[in-house]
Amino acid sequence: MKIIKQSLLIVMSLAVLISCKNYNSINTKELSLKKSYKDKFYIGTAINQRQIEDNNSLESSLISKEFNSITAENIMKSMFLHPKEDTFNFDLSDKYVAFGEKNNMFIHGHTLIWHSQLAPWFKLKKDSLEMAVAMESHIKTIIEKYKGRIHSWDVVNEALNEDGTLRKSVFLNTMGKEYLTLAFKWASEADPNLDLYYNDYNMTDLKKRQGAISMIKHIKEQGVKIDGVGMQGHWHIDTPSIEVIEQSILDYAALGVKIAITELDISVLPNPWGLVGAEISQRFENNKLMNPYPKTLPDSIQTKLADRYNDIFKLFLKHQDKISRVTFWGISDKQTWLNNFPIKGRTNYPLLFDRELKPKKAFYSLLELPKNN
Ligand code: 9MR
Repeated sequence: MKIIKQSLLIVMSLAVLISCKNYNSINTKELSLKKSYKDKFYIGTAINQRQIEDNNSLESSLISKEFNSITAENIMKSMFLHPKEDTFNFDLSDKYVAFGEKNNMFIHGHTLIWHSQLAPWFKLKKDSLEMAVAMESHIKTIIEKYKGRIHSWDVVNEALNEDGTLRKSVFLNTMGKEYLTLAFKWASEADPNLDLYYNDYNMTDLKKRQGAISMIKHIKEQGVKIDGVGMQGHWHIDTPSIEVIEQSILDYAALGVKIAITELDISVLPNPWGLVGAEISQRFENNKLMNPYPKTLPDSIQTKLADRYNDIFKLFLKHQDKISRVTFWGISDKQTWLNNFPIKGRTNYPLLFDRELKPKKAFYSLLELPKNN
């Protein structure tokens, strides 16, 4: 009887151990994303305020173990960093930069000129001169503050419409299209050693791609420095195709700029009315059809996601000479923006770590890929 009881206890503890197999208990001591991709490109993640401020959690050790680059998901946008024309709030961005330095990371700035999450005072600028003064001081003050400590910036974010024309933002409306060239000029004057990026979503779509290409050519023709293109990877389980992503990488690389894959996450949920991209102003109704996996992700989809990540990273490795950095838009499925976009309150699974920070199949599908590619 005693022996049976003891064996039962052993079996039960083993079962508990297996079911609790979380990130920390897996023997990945020698392995991590950042080590695997060390000679290929930076592996980055976006971090939020909580992650910047909490230095001792499981989450922050996961960030420093797996990633060698960071992007601030929200705290450096103008409405937070520069809420009034005469007020900058550098408290959190100081902590963000310190976090990156403590962990010896490549630190990216996101973002200087963006129509969304925009400090309201920008909208009061009525003419070209007023806007130019505001933009120049915004760009230069922030870049100079972190000169030599932040290594690259999204100087302009999402300036294009889907058809490749320029978005009618407050910047375009007041200054005309030269605001783009000037933004890059002011950024390079503030720190000539920075890598300066144009960052946007749907950069694989043909019309938008053509728009981005002519914008970059135009900036370069003015003799102004632009170092790279950020292709936001807000992608889906089946789209865009690997071929289209590859063609886009080739097209941008032909301009002589670096390519960063930024904001990478892969939605596994239905896409309402064929919506693509990340236009935050679009919202739809939640329902069962649109939220098919409210509790867990079926194994078949978990595998499909892992395969999709695997295919995408094989392509990135093939073009490693053109790619400077690949940044995931968040750490885990728990905090991804995609739980609330474009439909509020869904359960999405777009990242490499699950809601308990356990690595998913997708994580393992990437870990050893660089060995053979
Ligand atoms: O992930 C960010 C989310 O927390 C914010 O609510 C949202 C507001 O616009 O911005 C998200 O990040 C965006 C990024 O800054 C620019 N590209 C699109 C991203 C997703 O909307």
